[in-house]
Amino acid sequence: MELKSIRLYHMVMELREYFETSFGGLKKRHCVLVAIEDSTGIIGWGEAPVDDGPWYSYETVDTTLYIYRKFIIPILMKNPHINKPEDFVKLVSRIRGYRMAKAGIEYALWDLYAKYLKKPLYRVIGGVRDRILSGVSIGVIGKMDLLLKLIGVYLERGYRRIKIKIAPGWDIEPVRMIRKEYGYIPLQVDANAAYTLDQASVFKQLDKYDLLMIEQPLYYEDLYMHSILQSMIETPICLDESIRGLHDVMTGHKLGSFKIINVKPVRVGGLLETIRINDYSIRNNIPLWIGGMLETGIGRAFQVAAATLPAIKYPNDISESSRYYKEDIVEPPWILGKDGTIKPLEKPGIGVEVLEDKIGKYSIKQYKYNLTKPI
Ligand code: OSB
Ligand code: MG
Repeated sequence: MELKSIRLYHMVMELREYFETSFGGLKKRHCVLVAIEDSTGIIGWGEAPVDDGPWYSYETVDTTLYIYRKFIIPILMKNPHINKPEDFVKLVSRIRGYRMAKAGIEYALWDLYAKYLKKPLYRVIGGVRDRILSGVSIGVIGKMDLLLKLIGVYLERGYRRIKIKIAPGWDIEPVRMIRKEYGYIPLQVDANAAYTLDQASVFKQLDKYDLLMIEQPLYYEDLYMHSILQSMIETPICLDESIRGLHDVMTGHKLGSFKIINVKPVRVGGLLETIRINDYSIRNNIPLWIGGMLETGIGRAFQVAAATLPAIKYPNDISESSRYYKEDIVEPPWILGKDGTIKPLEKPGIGVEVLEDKIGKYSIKQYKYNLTKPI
């Protein structure tokens, strides 16, 4: 593939409802979209789902645009001939961190590569299923009646698992009430690092409620304290923030820091690292699922593809487009089937068409760089 140009869009998408977590609330979803065009006119799309502030991750829209402009785009200008996404991963391996930024461009190259091969993305990465299980993640709502009502709506809609965000003061009681109202539905909680080991009694109490897992209870860079907590409770710990890539998977596995991993392909640097984690997890019997960052329909396509990998054993944080946005920027939008699943598309690449007018509507800044000098 001979890369010709790259376009970047700073998007501000309007969420349907306010999404509150232990690290803050979101009303609008920022992200950076990437469009790479090759010399034959094929366009590959990618998304770095970075926020406008360093809340979930230290990466933001501005750090992403900076890393692109200052380091990654100059590397692509020197190396516009890319055979496969792995070439790009090698080229940027000298850059430490900034995994979401790298993933945004790696994604676009995967889309381009799959379109070039005329194959659907999930087939190109080694996916093994034609439907993926969809779960829903509910923010810290704070009002019990509203939470219970919402869960009823999502169960009715067909979602295969409910995840609620927890924070100190909103943890045991909502779980108790959900069990009382809905019985033993597939249920899990996500603390987004809001607790310390001194608060282990909260998790011991949660042990009674037969949760599928407890996601990221402790500090966002920790593996050691989680291994201690895991030895104190029965419920599997699932790590999200703490796992930056395969290296952390291996360390955490040796330490016993988790039993399950939430893999967000963007958090680990892209689909290639996701495939490596998949392969290690298959060999070591670690169950995975794919997490989300309220992606647009573009990022969602990559989550869906990743969720077809063989090590995925739990429902994913991949809901349908309309659960997040008033309108999505792709056609068709991602839709939940009656059985609570989403189908990867069979068209080449990400399989969805990107609606340029919607990109125009929701982008507040646009940049274009030529990668090959005009003759
Ligand atoms: O911790 O999984 C998380 C959203 C933004 C940032 C972090 C998280 C989340 C979610 C939503 O839980 C998952 C989704 O996209 O549906
Ligand atoms: Mg999480």
